[in-house]
Amino acid sequence: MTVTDTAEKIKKMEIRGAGRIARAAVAALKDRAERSTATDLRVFREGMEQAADILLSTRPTAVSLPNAIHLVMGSLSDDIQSVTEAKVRFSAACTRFISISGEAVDRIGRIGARHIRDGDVVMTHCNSETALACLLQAHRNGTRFEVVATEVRPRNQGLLTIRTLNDAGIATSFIVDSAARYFMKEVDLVVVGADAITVNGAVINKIGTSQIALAAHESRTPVMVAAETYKFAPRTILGEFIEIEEREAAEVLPTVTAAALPRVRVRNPAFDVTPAGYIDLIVTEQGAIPPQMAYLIIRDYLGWEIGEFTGADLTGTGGVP
Ligand code: RUB
Repeated sequence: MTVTDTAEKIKKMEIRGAGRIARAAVAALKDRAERSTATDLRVFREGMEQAADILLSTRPTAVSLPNAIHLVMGSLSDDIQSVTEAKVRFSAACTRFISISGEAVDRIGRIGARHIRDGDVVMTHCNSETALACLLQAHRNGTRFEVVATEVRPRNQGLLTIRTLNDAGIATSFIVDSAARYFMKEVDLVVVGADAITVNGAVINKIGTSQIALAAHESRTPVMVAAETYKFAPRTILGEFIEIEEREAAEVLPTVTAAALPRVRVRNPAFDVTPAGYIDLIVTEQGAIPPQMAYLIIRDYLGWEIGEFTGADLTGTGGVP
């Protein structure tokens, strides 16, 4: 699929979920590189940078997108001599990312499944392929458990989740988002995915996740986050905030209804922030860690060091470090 088509589908959420967004963006960049007719290396690079910018501007919250793009664009290093060499290296980097990110989900599934026990009731929110990988693997392991899945207003991603669980043969209760605390006393474990994880271990995920984590905290129910290492946000080391996407009002209230209520402003944030204190475990493909160890993931597995933020303002005075 072309870069423009992919970007459009990401914006409209036809391609959604942090991992899928990252893989689709990388696949689109690979396609663009392979189709490029540029014969000049500088022109080729510029074309790829423009394509990367189009994809980066689609949705602001999931850091899997900039991390994945950063990773594959990094393969266009200065020592490359020709467009042909650039295409070969770039294409290989894209293929590698797509395959590694798929394997990461499987690995997280295997690790996360070990935290689900016979007889457990597990609550999940939104539609995370990584969180689902844990549930599906536990089911394949023969663990007998039930799931409580939320509806996920306004885009109803919960419907995708319950279809997958139903098809796998996992007993599932489907609830409206506002019933999460009501059912929490029956829940043994909450499992969710992540769009971004900050250096201090806060998890950004679908709106409503923090309310569920708060209810879980209150009833001492453990919260497990399933997230690939490329969902950790390196720039939060510098104090950069994760932008929370606010989507259009029409997703929440039909435009005609809203038009009849001129003094009402509809707010539609797509994500929220769950502080580290409400999270017990983050399962990555490198193993399960407490949220307080997020910095180590950024440093050791993403390979981003402060020095890599060239051009970033560390001084607070507009200077370049
Ligand atoms: C999706 C969402 C998911 C994470 C993780 O939000 O919040 O929990 O992206 O998903 P949206 P995954 O539907 O707005 O994209 O584990 O599949 O990467």
